[in-house]
Amino acid sequence: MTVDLLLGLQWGDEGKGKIVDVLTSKYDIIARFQGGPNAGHTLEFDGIKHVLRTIPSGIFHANSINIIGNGVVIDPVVFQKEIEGLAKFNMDITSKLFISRKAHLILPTHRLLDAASETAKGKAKIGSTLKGIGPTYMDKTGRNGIRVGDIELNDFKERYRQLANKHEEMIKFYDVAIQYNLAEMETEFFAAIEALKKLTFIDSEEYLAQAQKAGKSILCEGAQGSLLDVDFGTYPFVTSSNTTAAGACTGLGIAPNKIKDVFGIFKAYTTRVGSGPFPTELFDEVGATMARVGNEFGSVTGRQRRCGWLDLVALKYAIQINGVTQLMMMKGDVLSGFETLKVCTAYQYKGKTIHHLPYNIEEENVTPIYTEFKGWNADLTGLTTFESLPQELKDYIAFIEQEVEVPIKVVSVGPDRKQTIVR
Ligand code: 2SA
Ligand code: MG
Repeated sequence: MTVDLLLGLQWGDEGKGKIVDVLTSKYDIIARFQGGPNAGHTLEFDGIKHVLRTIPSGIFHANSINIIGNGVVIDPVVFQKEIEGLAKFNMDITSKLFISRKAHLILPTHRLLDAASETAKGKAKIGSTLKGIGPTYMDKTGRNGIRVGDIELNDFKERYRQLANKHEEMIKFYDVAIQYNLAEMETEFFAAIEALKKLTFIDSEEYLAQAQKAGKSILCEGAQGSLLDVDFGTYPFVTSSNTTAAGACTGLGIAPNKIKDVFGIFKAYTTRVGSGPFPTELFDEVGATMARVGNEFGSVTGRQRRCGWLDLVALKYAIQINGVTQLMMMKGDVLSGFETLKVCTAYQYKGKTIHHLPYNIEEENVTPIYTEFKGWNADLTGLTTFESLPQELKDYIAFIEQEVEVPIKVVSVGPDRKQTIVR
């Protein structure tokens, strides 16, 4: 029996979907523990590219069971489309995908509230994916939410109406111009609820406890990244869930002492989509090249991701909060061709050199201090062994390992399942 955990150490889009997909054959169960359709987990195999939103990235493996945990928020409408998108793969989804009754539902009015809140904030907006994530988690912690298990209750529609009516009042309060046809959205919502009912709802904490007793192995799959954690991220420019390791305990009901390995995924550089501080951000041709070569566009919203150098201060912080035991470095191939590479090893902050993340990392407060590396100019995408990597990249990897004191066990050199070097 093993429970391992896999999560992103930066601002999301580190390549979690790919790695879960690569690792899945080792696990009986893959379980998502937080987030919702704001996530876009991209998988590539056999020439196919597929983006998952709410469904765990183990779905493409024949023998894995996939669980959507209580910590996840589900939009039935997006979920239905996601299920329809899987139809072409000809798999029996109902036998391998189970949903926690305690997961909260994203209502159409949650999406409207997200839009209203962002519009009202104007320039100070979070850069939300507008999927209703924030308002849904607000209703969860405010003890007003509607859960998947409520669908099975006789008064589900009344509960829905009551909450939606309240939301409509709140939308008016924002006093911003957003266009919508709620009746249409509701028709779509209730049709999607019917589709959702075709899947099996479970008490996932109990299911996972029994699975552990039966000796099954479980991989907990995180979404977004550690710096978007509602407690430890760059607040308020964060998402509304705990994206860090503790989120797996609360989002699945798995006890902390059951978790063995914590796999931390990071990109060889840094990206961020949405607003908020990003000390190593590049506004020049180098950043633009990273975005272009790395195809850095949001897989949910299509927004171009901001790009910058690797930030070891932030990475160390994420490793510490999560108790990372193994690192996986993604997209090293994107750095090929740069003459010089930079890695941030400290910040200049209020006249001092510091090695931790201060309370406020707004650009004007924090200036990154860089160590420079010689680049390499080789196509890595066909390489299959660690030994064959360019020496400069090996030096880059060795430096990171030495700084963060955790081994890099996997180096990804391309988007495909096969382009993964395991040490
Ligand atoms: P939200 O929608 O309320 O969770 O947004 C709050 C902030 O969290 C960021 N966020 C993300 N950042 C990176 N990747 C995410 N998923 C998509 C992807 C994003 C996309 O895989 O590319 O397509 O744009 C994700 N989800 C949320 C968001 O940008 C806000 O800064
Ligand atoms: Mg993504």
